Amino acid sequence: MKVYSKKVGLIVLALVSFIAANAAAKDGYRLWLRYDRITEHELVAQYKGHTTQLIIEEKAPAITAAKDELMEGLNGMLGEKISVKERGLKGGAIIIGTPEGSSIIRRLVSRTDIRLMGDEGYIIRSIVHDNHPVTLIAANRPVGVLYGAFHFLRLIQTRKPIDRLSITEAPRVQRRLLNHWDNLNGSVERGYAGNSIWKWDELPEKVDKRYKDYARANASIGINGTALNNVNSQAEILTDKYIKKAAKIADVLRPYGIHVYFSVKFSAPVEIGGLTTSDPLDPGVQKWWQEKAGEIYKKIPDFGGFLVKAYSEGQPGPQKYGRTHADGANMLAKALAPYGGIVMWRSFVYDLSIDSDRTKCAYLEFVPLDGKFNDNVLVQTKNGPVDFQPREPFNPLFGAMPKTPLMMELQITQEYTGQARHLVYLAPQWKEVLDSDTYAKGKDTTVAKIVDGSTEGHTLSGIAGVSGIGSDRNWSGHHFSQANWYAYGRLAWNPYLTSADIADEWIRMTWSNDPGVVNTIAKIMAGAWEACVDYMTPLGLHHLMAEGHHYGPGPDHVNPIRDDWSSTYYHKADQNGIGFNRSSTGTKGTGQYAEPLKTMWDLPQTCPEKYLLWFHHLPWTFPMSSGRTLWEEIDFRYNRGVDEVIVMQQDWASLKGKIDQERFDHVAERLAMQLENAREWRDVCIKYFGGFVEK
Ligand code: GCW
Repeated sequence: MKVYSKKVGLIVLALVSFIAANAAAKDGYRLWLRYDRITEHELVAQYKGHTTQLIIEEKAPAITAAKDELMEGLNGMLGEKISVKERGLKGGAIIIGTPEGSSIIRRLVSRTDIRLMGDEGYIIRSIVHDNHPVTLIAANRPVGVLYGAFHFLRLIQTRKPIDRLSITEAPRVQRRLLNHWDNLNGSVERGYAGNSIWKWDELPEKVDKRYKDYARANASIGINGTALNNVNSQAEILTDKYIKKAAKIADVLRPYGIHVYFSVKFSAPVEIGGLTTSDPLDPGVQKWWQEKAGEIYKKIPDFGGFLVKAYSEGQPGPQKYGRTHADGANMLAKALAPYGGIVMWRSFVYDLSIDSDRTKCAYLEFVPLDGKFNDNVLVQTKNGPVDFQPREPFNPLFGAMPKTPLMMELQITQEYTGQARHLVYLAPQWKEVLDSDTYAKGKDTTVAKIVDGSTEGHTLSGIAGVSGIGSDRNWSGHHFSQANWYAYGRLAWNPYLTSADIADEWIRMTWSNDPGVVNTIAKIMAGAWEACVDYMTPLGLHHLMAEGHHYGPGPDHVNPIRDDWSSTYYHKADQNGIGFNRSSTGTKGTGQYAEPLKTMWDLPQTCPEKYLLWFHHLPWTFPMSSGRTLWEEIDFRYNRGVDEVIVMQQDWASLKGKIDQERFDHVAERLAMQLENAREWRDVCIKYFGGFVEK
């Protein structure tokens, strides 16, 4: 009887853990770090041959994090506990560590390795050591070892061979940040995945377990910084109360190499400091910020710095006191400099008194300031000159401020691309911008080369992604929005990767290694962004959304207060034609680009069709390369966008039974919504624009 009940107990236990494991498998919480058991026996045997032992001689927190991750990953995927030792090599070992902390590593890495790995890079190398096959994961600093461990796991997750490795990796961009637009009350501006993951009301007493998983996910793709709060900032983030709370978050993120940053409000000295001015040239104001920096660094010694939205969309700035962006940025930079902190000063400004064409404003304000910023200031610039539209040409500031490191800001949260309801893989959008040649210093001066600092030899470089992360169980709202987070991190590390390669990794880690599944999902992802551009804003159209939610179509929208918050300001459709004339016969916006782009984009005949109506106002009968008239082409593209979503839906349907039902259903439901929305975009826009066209 006793034996029987023990058996039943064991079966129940096994069943419960099976159910638990499967529940976890299906809700998307584990992101791309799933580590499910590999079922191909031959492959398991091969991998096991190289992973029987983990040799670690040091105890730095990032190395312990690497150890934990390797154990979880390898045990999960290979189903056998790897043994951890300090020495005593047996067959198939992994040795991890730094030359400083590990005598074995010290003997095994060369000077060249040390130089190439730099601060955050690593090597992964298959060697024979003491007659044993060994995989070396080494770095100069513990965080590099952690990055290397994630890379090694990724090889197994994506079923790559691990027997002859010779990998040297180092990030191309130094500061790789997420920007949370999270408010202190728990809401998220333009967030579509629930509330903020930062539980300010519970901190500092209670530290949510989720922060650690957040750190793991980010470290796995090389993200090394996070601005915790919204750029539409509240001064309170700088109070002692919030610094203490943020310090707790920083403690969790630290072992994962992630530094905490704050978005700060320029008027903080008045709002919370009791001063009567925030003038950056006022000694009292300067002192206030210096002391504030001191307070922060006392609690968060590795604090990253400040992100600032100034004099934009109602946010205060130095202009109130007749000062420039440089005056404001430098004052903050000076306060942070003694601690190694930086300022990321945003160029997202569009004061129409400077120019009536919104796309020209930031350039006109910032280019004259080139060379006037302190060394620890980055000017953070959105990919395009308007505002994260489905497609924009690159921002003309890239290449126009050679003396200033420009930090590129991308939007991971899908504010203008269907939010968390549309499947839109954004890496192709980001790559289009990164690969754009600015010609700023002759041919092949791509945006990527400006952002990574290589064009001008800047030592400081950065990239920021507006986070789409929220409290939803699956983090991102849409399972496929996770891909944008993943792709952002990978591109921040190396902007020269291809969107297809990144998608391939992500699919294998997140969904399946079954070639049929991989190919189908890859196809869906590859075409998704262009489909979205087609059904929302084809041929260079932009800013056609309804006001406020920025979700559905609103081509007739007119804002009574600001012209440039109206859709009509951007498309300028009338009986004569459509499009914004930014050519030399219009606002001369093309003049902000270097030759040959300037001349090429200035003429409708040589302007790429994808940017046509961005730069030109053209008659409805304008002949397109397809042989269609402009109006016919617009109609064709809107319809093509809808058709593309239908194909995406069919492709997804073919995966039924090949992936877990829960995520299959979730995505299928959202694709149905996406199709409905795409049809609405098409119908509303075609009806509205068609009203101007002579039939
Ligand atoms: O994209 C627009 C958004 C605002 C945002 C602003 C910005 C944080 O609609 O919600 O504010 O840009 O980037 O500052």
